[in-house]
Amino acid sequence: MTLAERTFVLLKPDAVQRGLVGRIVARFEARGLKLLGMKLLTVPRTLAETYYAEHRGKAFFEPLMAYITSGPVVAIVLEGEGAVAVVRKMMGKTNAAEAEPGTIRGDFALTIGRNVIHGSDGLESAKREIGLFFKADELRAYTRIDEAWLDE
Ligand code: DAT
Ligand code: MG
Repeated sequence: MTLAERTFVLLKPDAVQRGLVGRIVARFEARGLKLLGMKLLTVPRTLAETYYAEHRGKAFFEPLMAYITSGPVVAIVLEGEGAVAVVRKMMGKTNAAEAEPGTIRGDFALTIGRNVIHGSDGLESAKREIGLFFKADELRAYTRIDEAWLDE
């Protein structure tokens, strides 16, 4: 039986502007990760600061704030076995210049400052980030018809 894990993904403003949303979401769906929540929003500065609190004071913090609040983003909650680590692997390295081909950053991005996607780096941050972007009643629990074929 599957031990389902939840993770948070943010498709950043460059993903929306460059028309990459569908192709990225398709990869998660095809992998077998279940969409529990998804919405388009523009991140207010206050939320951006809370979300990236761990980076406050760093040299790239202000450029990061400007980037993430610059236009609409797509916030997503995914569920599946090992979802946190699976999504991190699918994303590739933070610096897209070093990300392996076949990963999302390795296929769709070139730099660390416009790296298209965020994914939670652990179960605790997933919980925190889901709570920042979604109310409980905005997430849907349901059975996907292919679930029996994704687990043994
Ligand atoms: P990740 O997004 O892979 O979890 P992170 O949490 O360390 O990486 O950093 C969050 C974002 O901040 C990252 O996606 C891009 C930006 N960033 C991180 N380190 C940076 C750096 N050294 N220079 C510029 N931007 C950076
Ligand atoms: Mg991170």
